[in-house]
Amino acid sequence: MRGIGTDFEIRSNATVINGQEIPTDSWTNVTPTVLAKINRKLHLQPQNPISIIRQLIESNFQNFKTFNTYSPIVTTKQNFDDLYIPKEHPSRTKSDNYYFNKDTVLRAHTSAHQLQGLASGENKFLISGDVYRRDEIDSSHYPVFHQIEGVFYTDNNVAQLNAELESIRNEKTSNIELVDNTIIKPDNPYQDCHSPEAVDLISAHLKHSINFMIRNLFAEEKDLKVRWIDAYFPFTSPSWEVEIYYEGKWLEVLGCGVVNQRILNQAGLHNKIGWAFGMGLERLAMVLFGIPDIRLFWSEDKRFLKQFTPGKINKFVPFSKYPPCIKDISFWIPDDKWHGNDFCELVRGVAGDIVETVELIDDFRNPKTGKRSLCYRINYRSMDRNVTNEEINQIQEKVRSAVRSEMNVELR
Ligand code: FA5
Ligand code: MG
Repeated sequence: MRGIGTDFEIRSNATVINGQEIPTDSWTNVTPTVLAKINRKLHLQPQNPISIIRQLIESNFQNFKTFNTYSPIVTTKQNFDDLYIPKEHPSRTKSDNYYFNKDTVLRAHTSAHQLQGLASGENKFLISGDVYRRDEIDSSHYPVFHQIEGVFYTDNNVAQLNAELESIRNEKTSNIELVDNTIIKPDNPYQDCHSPEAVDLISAHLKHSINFMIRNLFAEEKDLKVRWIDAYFPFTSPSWEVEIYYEGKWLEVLGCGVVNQRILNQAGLHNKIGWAFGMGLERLAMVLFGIPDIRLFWSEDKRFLKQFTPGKINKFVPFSKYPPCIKDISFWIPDDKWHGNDFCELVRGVAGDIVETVELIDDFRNPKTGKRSLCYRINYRSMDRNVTNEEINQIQEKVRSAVRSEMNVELR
């Protein structure tokens, strides 16, 4: 099968992708939908808002080396083990990831390349790329999105840390209303190997760097509210998330923290201390460009791409929205092991980008038989043309038979 620019084939014993042959096993769950996206590289298409945002972010980090072309096909060691994500952690499951086989996965975050970046010898760098997660389907979730990772380290001594902080002191962070009530405490702790003084300094450097970038990205926004909250990641401690107040809601834009010292040590950097962050590009781009639906980034419609100019943030002018076509599907599930993500994935696999949302609208248990019935509402809408009811009926029929045969449900 050929996707746009991606050559791939899913055979019974191997997945062949861009000439690379990866053996399959009981973990294999990559789908044609995501494999077809691998060569799109939206973060490198100059006209695409994802790439425009990436470059604007990069311009806020002076002298950071950029790595934007690492392959999204990584080992589970890179994606999980090297980052101390525990063996039984839910983020490793098949229902959250796209596995080629038990050792090979589509990266779920750009953190998978932290060690590669460290091995380059650079002490400040940014890594961007497409990342893959099985997830729900709606206007802000898509199985492929983009992240940018930032990593910085320096000598672990107070004089050096003070000098680093001094060197960025002139960067202004005014014009944002900053809420940060976080204090480092036992449930989001210093690492035992670190002195609190050094961690306080590297944390100040991290927070300043990120607040400065956000301030510049949102330079046009008059009343920008930014909030820092405590978080947890196995690969940083202490850890935080940053949220932006947008249209009445706090929107999470990044996770960050002081790098787990064992990661720096793995790279031979025992006497260094560092920070790292990972930020989603789609959410930021949706806010800054006023893009209402995450699928639009993938559109090859000229009416989309021609609106954007490298280096510039401007509001997207929607072209007419085509009418939706709504179909419900109800079925009895075989037992209580049900993963909504797998269902969404299957729908997306059969129907493609024409699926706008998949929503669980009824969950009911028959009191006599104990059997559980679910009803999902699928909203079909094309981004660039009218769809006919007949066409959608045919797709819905394919969805029904795929759900019956692959998820072992009894259709109602
Ligand atoms: C991570 O992926 C960590 N690797 C981030 C990190 C890096 C922490 C380095 C510490 C040090 P998380 O899963 O929260 O964390 O994702 C980070 C960001 O990616 C989120 O804040 C959000 O902006 C974006 N993101 C996550 N899931 C989605 C999604 N389904 N759709 C769009 N954006 C997403
Ligand atoms: Mg998060």
